[in-house]
Amino acid sequence: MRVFVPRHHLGHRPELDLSDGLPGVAHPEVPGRVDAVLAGVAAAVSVDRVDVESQALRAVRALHDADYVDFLLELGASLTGATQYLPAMFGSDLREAPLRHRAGMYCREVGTPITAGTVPAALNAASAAEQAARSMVETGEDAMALCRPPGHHAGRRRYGGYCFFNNAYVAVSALRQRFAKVAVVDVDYHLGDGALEFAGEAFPYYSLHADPCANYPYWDRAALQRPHAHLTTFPADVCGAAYLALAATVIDSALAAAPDALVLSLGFDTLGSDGIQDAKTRLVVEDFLGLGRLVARAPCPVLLLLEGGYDVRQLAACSHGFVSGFAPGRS
Ligand code: Q9C
Ligand code: ZN
Repeated sequence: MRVFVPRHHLGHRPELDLSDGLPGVAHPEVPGRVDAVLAGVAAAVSVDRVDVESQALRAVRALHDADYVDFLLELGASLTGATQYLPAMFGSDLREAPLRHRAGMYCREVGTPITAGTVPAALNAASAAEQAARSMVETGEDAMALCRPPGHHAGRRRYGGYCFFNNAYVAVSALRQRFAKVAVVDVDYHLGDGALEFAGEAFPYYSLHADPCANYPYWDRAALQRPHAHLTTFPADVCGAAYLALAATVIDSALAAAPDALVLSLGFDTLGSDGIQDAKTRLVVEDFLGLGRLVARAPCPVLLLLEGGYDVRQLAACSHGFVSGFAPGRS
């Protein structure tokens, strides 16, 4: 399997995570996640690794609002060294405010610091998603992109949840060159509140997640009703068997819509030992094998995109399990 690995993610080293309102918690979205996931994949299948150096500025501009992209580029360029930028002011119209106070227009969570290397890394992650999608357009075969930073919390003009640009919908845009209907299936622990904004008839969004009102993104119940978004919540203390039964239902309903390609937003933060969870699941490493088998049912090409997953010591075992379940029987 072709695996697209962004190279500039190493320049993105967030330190401050204030998203629980508690200073001093080490940031979980660490560079080591990418190599851990890659090691697990490479132990399960033969990997054709493609290092990605490029930045998907054009694709990101086509998906996100111009003032949002311009703001991130300008703010990122203003930072030097290891400075960790977090917004201090929040409000919907801060256009006249100094640059450092404008982030509050675009952010609803203070767990996503920006450093000098962050925006180049986010554009490079989007590029890995785009390159993987182009590879699928050319070959019609499954591909994988180890996007970091992740993307599913990034909306049209909003960052947060460790995400800046919506890698999955960047991929969707590229896939639509060949595939008329593209379903996005999101199995990250969290609801992809950014992805919700991009769902459409030709690119519906299906997600299985922890209760998004009681877990990050702590969403308004009313805002969950979005066209072309099919949302399923798992119980707070879900076990592997119950989780996989729900996952089968979600995946089968996505496949029932007869997509020509599928994008899987693959988060490993459903693992019970992942520290990000507000309510603990009972999933174990072996459950990712079962999940891989369910996704392998897709009769169309599948693009695997990394989202969350923060138990770094278990990530290789999780990705190994997933790919071991997924790869057999796929060309
Ligand atoms: N104790 C992704 O998995 N902090 N983002 C939540 C809960 C934000 C996670 C704190 C979590 C964002 C892509
Ligand atoms: Zn997550």
